[in-house]
Amino acid sequence: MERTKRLFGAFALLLVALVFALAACGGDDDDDEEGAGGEGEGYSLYMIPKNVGNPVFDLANKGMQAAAKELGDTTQFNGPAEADPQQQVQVINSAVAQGPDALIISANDPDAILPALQNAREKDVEVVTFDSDANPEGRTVFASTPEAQKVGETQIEMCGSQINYKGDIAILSATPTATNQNTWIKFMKETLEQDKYKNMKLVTTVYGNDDPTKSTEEAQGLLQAYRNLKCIIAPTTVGIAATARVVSQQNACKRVVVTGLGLPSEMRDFVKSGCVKKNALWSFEDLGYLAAYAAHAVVSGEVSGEEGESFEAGKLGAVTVDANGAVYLPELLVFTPQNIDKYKF
Ligand code: RAM
Repeated sequence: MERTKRLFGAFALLLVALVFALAACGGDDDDDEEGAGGEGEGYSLYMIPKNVGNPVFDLANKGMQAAAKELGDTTQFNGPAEADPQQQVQVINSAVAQGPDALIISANDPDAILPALQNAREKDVEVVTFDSDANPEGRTVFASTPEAQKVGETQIEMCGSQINYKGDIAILSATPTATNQNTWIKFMKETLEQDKYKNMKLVTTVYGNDDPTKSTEEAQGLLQAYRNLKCIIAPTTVGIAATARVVSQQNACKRVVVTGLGLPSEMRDFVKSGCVKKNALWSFEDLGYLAAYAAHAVVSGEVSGEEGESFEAGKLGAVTVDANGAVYLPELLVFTPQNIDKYKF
């Protein structure tokens, strides 16, 4: 009897051990599926756009969410009402107070937000920028739009090729402190110095602040102030949509070329009516996706922003950090009446 009892006890112990071992295996599987640290809970990613209400950032949010789903991470999205550096600092500070693992931010001013980003990093919140970079001291990796030089050159060429490379041109930008627009404008100015473009004259640069009303007023102002204007380049989706509307309302499409960076969904009607013949952009969904993968790699410690480091960015494949701590979206898309229907974003 005693022997039977002992045997039964040993068997029961074995059974309990087996159940625990199986449960532990199950746990590992979950971790693998989610692919994230933090005991399978994933990382918390917090995206801060330049401002809310701009559809390109909603697309970036969608891309971040898709990446987060693959990685087992969680996401939040919140930004200032206006593309304003001080408002953005407030959003950064309240995001940091919630203690996310990483911020993913498009900067309204590279320097004005630097102290807030440094404070975030001191509190163990990693910082990755996307779209519009901050001062590199404030972030680990920058998930960039296609190479800035190419974005600048392409816009000058889209304008020049429609005006026989001759005449007055103007730029209608976003905010005066936007890192991305200012970098593209720098490359546009350098491109204009090439012999091919020597008969094109940049008469002014104005700022619509990525606000539809202000952009509309600035576009109207340009048409009024510069009677010989041949082309307006708007390196902002908000600016180009407002400019195209103003130029077509004033029946000036034949006289003034509108080009720059535009969302197909907002530009389709102007492109199809022939008012805007060429404009360019990239997938903002892919940009948000890339930025989320970059943030995940930084939080996990896989990437520290050093040149030559690589990480897998899901469907985008392996990407490598360059000397500026940046990774790039490769594809700059140029939309024309012939191809615009292919693009659904
Ligand atoms: C606007 C914003 C954004 C820029 C695009 C092209 O939506 O300024 O930062 O990347 O235009």
